[in-house]
Amino acid sequence: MAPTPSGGPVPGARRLPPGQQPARLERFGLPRYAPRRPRPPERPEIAVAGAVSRPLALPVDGLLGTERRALRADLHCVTTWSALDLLWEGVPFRRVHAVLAAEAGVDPRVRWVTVTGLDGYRACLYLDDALAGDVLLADRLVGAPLGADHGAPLRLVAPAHYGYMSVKHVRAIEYRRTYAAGPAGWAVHPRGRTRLEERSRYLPGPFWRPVWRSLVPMTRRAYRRHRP
Ligand SMILES: Nc1nc2c(c(=O)[nH]1)N[C@H]1C(S)=C(S)[C@@H](COP(=O)(O)O)O[C@H]1N2
Ligand SMILES: [Mo]
Repeated sequence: MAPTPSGGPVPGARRLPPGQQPARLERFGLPRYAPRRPRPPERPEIAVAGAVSRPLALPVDGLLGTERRALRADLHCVTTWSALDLLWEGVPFRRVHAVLAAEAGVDPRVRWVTVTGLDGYRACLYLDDALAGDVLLADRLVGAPLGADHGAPLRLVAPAHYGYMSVKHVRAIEYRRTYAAGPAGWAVHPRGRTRLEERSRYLPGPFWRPVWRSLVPMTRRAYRRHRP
């Protein structure tokens, strides 16, 4: 960590989780999703299924009016870059879950929730993690509606977890009793908590830093090639 003139740590770097470096926010993800830039449907809905007694489709419009909150948070990609101080606005996931628990009849034995995007990407979150107060379904970023780059019409924001949990373009929620790995497979960690450096299910977090970091330039090129 570079020292400041006063000898202290660089502001902002101080609170980064282990192994992370500050970077600018850019559209990012698994390289295979770079060409898929989903266009939000006119009337977006979230399909709710899995271990529920009444599967249903939730219109996104109706969802976003109530109990909105703003959240200042960093986005930590497992490849070691972190975009700092993003201002998200949306609805806490736990509010939405409370509605669904009643309307869809979520099985009390549910422990995991898989969130899927319009591009087919998905992540499986530990339900207790998803119900933390700082997990949002966000429709605005830095004072503007979420654009196609960062997850329109709606994305999950789970600040205590690696970016791979913050699914963009949310189109479905599936409640589950067991973990089901997403497209990143067993390369990611079922919890993915940045504080504990849970980068992968296998081997300690620090082992993965140089591995993932070496893939950043190639991945950035793939995503930049598909800018509109
Ligand atoms: N739908 C969808 N969500 C996704 C991804 C993706 O490829 N598709 N990539 C994830 C990863 S690995 C990261 S680091 C963040 C990047 O968010 P950004 O594109 O807003 O920078 O989105 C996450 N959510
Ligand atoms: Mo990531």
